Amino acid sequence: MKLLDAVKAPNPRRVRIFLAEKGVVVPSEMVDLAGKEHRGERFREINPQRQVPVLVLDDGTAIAETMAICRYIEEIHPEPDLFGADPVERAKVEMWNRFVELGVFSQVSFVFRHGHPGMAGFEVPQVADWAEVNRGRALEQLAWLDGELGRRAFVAGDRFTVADITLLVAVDFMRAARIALPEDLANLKRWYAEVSARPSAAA
Ligand SMILES: N[C@@H](CCC(=O)N[C@@H](CS)C(=O)NCC(=O)O)C(=O)O
Repeated sequence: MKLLDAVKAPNPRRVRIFLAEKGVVVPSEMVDLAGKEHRGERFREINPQRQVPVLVLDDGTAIAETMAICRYIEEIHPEPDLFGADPVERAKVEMWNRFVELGVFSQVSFVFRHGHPGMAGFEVPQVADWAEVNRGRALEQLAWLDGELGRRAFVAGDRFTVADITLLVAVDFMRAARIALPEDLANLKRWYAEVSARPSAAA
């Protein structure tokens, strides 16, 4: 099994953190995104969406999409569970992960992809207004999550789950997208300090 990974790319980092939380080591192969290695024919056969991460199993099966990869890893290494332990917890983790993925992570990605000059060759057309719209949406959602994190320790409940990984990587990705984390989000900052201190955050 190997992980097709890329330096500084946020989605592969979500998988690396997930693996680190499980204590599972999977060899990585770095894909040169800047050199557009993933836009070539060889990579298209592995993932027609031409994106990383991709988990390639020993029999050649290629699993793309961060959440599909994490779910596969959860199936083969169930402990510690990061998707929830029972039907209600699993539903809540799914709900919160989707809130974060669709409400913050995607928005930060749009700000980066449509606002950063270095992404002009990847996002065609690059639409500056779309970056600005999403900057506002990401900040709105973060303010809302700040309130939620005033009521519990972690995103989906009282313990660390995959939803925390998604939010941690989104918040770290804000630096590349040039979005400042507002000073007054005290609960979010408390949560961020805690999850960043976990050894997995170094992945
Ligand atoms: N929905 C995909 C998104 C993957 C994705 O956006 N990967 C980025 C790196 S973080 C990528 O490969 N970008 C290449 C490109 O845009 O050309 C997932 O969850 O894995």
